[in-house]
Amino acid sequence: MKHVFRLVVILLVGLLAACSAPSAEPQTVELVVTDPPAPTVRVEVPLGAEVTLRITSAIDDRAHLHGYEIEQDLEAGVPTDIVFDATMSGTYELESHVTDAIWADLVVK
Ligand SMILES: [Cu+2]
Repeated sequence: MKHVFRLVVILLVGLLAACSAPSAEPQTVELVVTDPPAPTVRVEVPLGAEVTLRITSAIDDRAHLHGYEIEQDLEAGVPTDIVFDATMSGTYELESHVTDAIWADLVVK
């Protein structure tokens, strides 16, 4: 009987640990790029989250998320999503490859 009780306790501890484990919620970051571009903004997202960068640019443009090495064409006025898993911590520039403006510093931590 004692053995059965111990087993139950161990299972409960396991469940509690699973519940309290950090799990990052998906994040959506909306960015409106003006012409000329505004100063660089700082955006923080939690490590491990699925991130959607929704970018609307005033001009036809091309976005480059450094580090993650994602490039995406943007059509003027059309919200465009860049979706990725934020699996690397650090600070990454989101840059225009048309105007060379740094739209955002994406901080993953
Ligand atoms: Cu670049």
